Amino acid sequence: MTTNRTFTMIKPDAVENGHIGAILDKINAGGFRIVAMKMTQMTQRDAEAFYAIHNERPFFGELVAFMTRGPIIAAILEKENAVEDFRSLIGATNPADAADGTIRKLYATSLGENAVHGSDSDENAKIEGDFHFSGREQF
Ligand code: FUP
Repeated sequence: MTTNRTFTMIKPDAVENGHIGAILDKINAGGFRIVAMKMTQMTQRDAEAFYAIHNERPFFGELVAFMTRGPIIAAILEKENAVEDFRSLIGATNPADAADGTIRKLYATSLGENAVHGSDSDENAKIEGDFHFSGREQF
């Protein structure tokens, strides 16, 4: 398993608000190589499975409704120290707490609609990348 990859989604709010290009520019400027990328829309079953770790949380229903309401961009990114560096690039989960210049500070709407996902560990980066790009051996 490679340890220099992470997985991201540009979430429905950022797609709706026209921020795909600006966010990809930030990803490129941050030194990440895009290894795989697609536009897709998650089904309810997809979102419930992807966020299963949160299924007991009070915001779970809203999270699933949000993540399924429109298209997303899913991508696998490569860079040294990818997971940690990408978390720095996107900023805190709540955009109100995110550092200036981070993707969430610039483009997120709210805590619940926070523009981008970034994996929180190498293990989850692999699981999440496989979730969206399963069977794509070249990646
Ligand atoms: P992150 O790792 O920064 O994406 O954040 P989490 O895994 O803690 O949360 C996943 C998603 O759940 C967030 F992107 C937004 C949503 N969420 C809420 O809507 N409310 C909360 O209190 C926490 C998370």
